[in-house]
Amino acid sequence: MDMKQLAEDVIAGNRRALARAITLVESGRDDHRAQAIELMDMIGKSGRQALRIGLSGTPGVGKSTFIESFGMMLIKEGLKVAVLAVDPSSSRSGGSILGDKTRMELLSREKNAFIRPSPAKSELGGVARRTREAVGLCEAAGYDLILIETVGVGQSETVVSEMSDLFLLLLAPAGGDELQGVKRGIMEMADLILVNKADGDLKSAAQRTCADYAGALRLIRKRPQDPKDFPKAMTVSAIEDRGLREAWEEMNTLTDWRRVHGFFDKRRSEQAEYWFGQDIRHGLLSQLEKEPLKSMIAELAHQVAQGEITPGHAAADVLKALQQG
Ligand SMILES: Nc1nc2c(ncn2[C@@H]2O[C@H](COP(=O)(O)OP(=O)(O)O)[C@@H](O)[C@H]2O)c(=O)[nH]1
Ligand SMILES: [Mg+2]
Repeated sequence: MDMKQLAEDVIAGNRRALARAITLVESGRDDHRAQAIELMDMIGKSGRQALRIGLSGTPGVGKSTFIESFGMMLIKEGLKVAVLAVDPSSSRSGGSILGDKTRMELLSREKNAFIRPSPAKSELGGVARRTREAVGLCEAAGYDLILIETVGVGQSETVVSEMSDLFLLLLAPAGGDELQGVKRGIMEMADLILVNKADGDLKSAAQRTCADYAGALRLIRKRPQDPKDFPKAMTVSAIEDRGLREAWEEMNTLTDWRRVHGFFDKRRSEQAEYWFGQDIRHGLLSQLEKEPLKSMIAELAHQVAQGEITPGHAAADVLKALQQG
């Protein structure tokens, strides 16, 4: 494959080239990885910048419905929208979170929308790296907005927030004291909390939930990257298309403020450093799963279990072999 040609086609906005490029960065093969690195070098020169929005929420809160309505609204404004996902569970559950394209029926038919399910069969670190590169590819391909969806499982919110400019937390109306259900760490990541399903019978519950979260947000330590009144909680109805425009306005207000005050670029620099560190760790760990270290480790593990060698000594031997390459 000619990487220069592929990069040019991606930057020209060719969807099939974009899909092929994403497949390449998702590949676990060593020769593909070398090509992907070459491709990403060229892609970075497009100079384009999209707004990257992370979206998290537990299954059933309405993420897919929200993406459909919100995405369609943006498309009608003339924007190009890409939707990606980080779903480390997709290999286990068999279906990706974006498998339900039926909930994004309109969006998936739009020529200015690009929807890509989560890469399958990998641990979170691997999925994350590939999605981060897919974000870069979509950006170079001229998408104005990239939505990165994730379900609330363990570390995946952190990973998505490390590749996003804005992080949205989608919640459902709660009865009573469900507030504790959202981990503090995740609340602290959110730039905007959207309480969905503020319609019909659920409307007043949604408003109460929203007020509760607004109160909780005020108790969270002030972050330097926020202007006054942020982070915010708002109600929306993805089904009835309510509050989406207001939410979009808030996102723009926040983004503009961060750009003017240097926080937007600062965050992207920090994220680049973060992924540099992650890729080194990931690369080192994957060495341990390859020969000759893999067999060496299996053999030493056996000896450790038998009490023939101490764990510390065995580990030192492995690290020495790693260094000697
Ligand atoms: N009443 C109401 N129901 C909604 C809304 N958004 C989503 N739903 C419903 O919630 C369920 C889960 O929605 P879905 O988008 O698949 O959630 P996801 O699992 O987070 O992607 C579906 O039955 C939707 O029709 C909304 O704004 N109002
Ligand atoms: Mg969904």
